[in-house]
Amino acid sequence: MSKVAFITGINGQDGSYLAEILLKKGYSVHGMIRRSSSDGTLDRLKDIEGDIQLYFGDMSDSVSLSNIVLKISPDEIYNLAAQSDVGVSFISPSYTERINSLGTLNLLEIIKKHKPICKFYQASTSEMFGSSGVKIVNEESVFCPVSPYGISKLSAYWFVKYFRNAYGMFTTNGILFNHESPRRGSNFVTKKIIKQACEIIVKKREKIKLGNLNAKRDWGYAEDYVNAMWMMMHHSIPDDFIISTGKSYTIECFCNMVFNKLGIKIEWEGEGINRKAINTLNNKIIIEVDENIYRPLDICHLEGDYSKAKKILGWEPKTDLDQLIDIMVDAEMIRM
Ligand code: F7E
Repeated sequence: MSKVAFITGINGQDGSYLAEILLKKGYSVHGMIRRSSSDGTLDRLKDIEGDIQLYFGDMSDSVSLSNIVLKISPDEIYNLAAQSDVGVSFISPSYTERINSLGTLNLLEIIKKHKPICKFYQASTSEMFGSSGVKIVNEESVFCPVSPYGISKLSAYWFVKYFRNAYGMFTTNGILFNHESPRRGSNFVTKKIIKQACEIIVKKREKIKLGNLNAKRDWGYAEDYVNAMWMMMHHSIPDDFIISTGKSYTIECFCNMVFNKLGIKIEWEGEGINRKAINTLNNKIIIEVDENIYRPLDICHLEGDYSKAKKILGWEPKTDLDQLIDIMVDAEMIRM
């Protein structure tokens, strides 16, 4: 009998990669999606080979969650559904809290009641560390979230630990740092820069407007990271693991790498909100700062130490930022 996996947020970047991996491993894969009037909700799933069972539901609706759990009786649940846009969380903090924190609690309560032996993976995040001032964080570092998103995810993280400690359930937190791919939404900075830079190449756009260029992030490849989720669920003891690359770069540096790959030489001038990049081929502004994109609070520097995952799970990132940019730029140019 094949194992049954239930993925919330299956139509997101990570959900779609995870579904592929689990299908290849012989799982029966089930996923929850929200009803939406916009087209393209299932775009990331349409080319996946194999049968995925989809159900309408919502993290804020316990009835829909328990109906799915009772119907499919999963062996493993991967909770990837979230309001995952940090910037949006400042505009919709209570919605973010309801989906990310209470939604996770709802699901854990349902498993405890109906199938306590089901394993549970929680998509935790580096945003929980926030602005603690620690340069390179590990699983023992203090949390100091600075966004409603980070706060909601930290609350969910503690629920996951609580169900493990109080009821002996197999619940695990994957504390993933930023992870990107051609399937990333264009609201996130890497995909936005790459998509808009490719639009400049094909003359559909003249410049890119960005927010905080000085923020440093530790970016990995989503496909590598999704493998780590499965590895955590198959370790003998439920535990919490950081998944990162251990290297961080500024947004400005990321822009340089992308334009370099596209063969455009850019030069920076000005400071703060007056900072801009000039295309040396035509002396025109190619990147400028838009104050409106700044967040009320932002994390200056996020970099993770993945040595626990390496030692205990044997996981390591396989793709560096240069290779990741190659993968994303090549995929984007095909779409142009
Ligand atoms: O921003 C700065 C922005 O939106 C990265 C999510 O997957 O990773 C992601 O959260 C940085 C921030 O990702 C723009 O201020 C500058 O400092 O790509 P992002 P994020 O907020 O780090 C974590 C681990 C998650 O868990 C989240 O779910 O880039 N930035 N200019 C910009 N960011 C955006 N989005 N757009 C800009 O124009």
